[in-house]
Amino acid sequence: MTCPDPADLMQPFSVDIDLQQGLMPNAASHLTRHASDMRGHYADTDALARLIDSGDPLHYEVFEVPVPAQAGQWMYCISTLQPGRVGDEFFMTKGHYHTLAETAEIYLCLRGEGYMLMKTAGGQCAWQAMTRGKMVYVPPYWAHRSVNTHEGEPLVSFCVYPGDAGHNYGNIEREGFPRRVFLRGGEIVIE
Ligand code: PAN
Ligand code: ZN
Repeated sequence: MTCPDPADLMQPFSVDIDLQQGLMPNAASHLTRHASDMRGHYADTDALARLIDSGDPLHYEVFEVPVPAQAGQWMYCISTLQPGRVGDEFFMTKGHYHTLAETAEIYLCLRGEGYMLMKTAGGQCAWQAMTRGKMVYVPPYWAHRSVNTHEGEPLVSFCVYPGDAGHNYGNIEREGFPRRVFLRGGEIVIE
């Protein structure tokens, strides 16, 4: 192994994570998605329009300290998804494949309750429950979207994935997911 010139080496660093609140106080990047960013993703478009008109509430946030988008690096973030519903459908993230579809991801749930919905371009669909302490492994080639099914708490996850993975949202905007998560008659149903 040859070590690069010291001047070319990235230096070790650390960040603080508020595990309970689901935020990184000193994050270099803080992405927010509101109801109006979610057009086209929910089954009930009228309910989404009403939600946008009634104040366009926050859906989710992603806090990260970006690392170089290169193979060999680990990109990581805190993803915090608010509770709520659009009509009967629970709040969820947009969902994506990775641009390098062969890259996996780990989600460690820190707080809340929900599901990770996953699908492949070949038509497979799967989901895993998310609760505090559950680690969900999203294998290569699986698109992934998280869903918050708790009535009052955010769904907070620590996510880590290869630095060069990238995000491909366009395919999900066209394909959608074959399953959705609803509250029906007081029960959580995936249909
Ligand atoms: C996560 C997601 C985060 C937000 O960090 O990016 O939960 O979801 P969307 O990206 O689908 O809006 C991840 O899976 N990164 O690869
Ligand atoms: Zn991902």
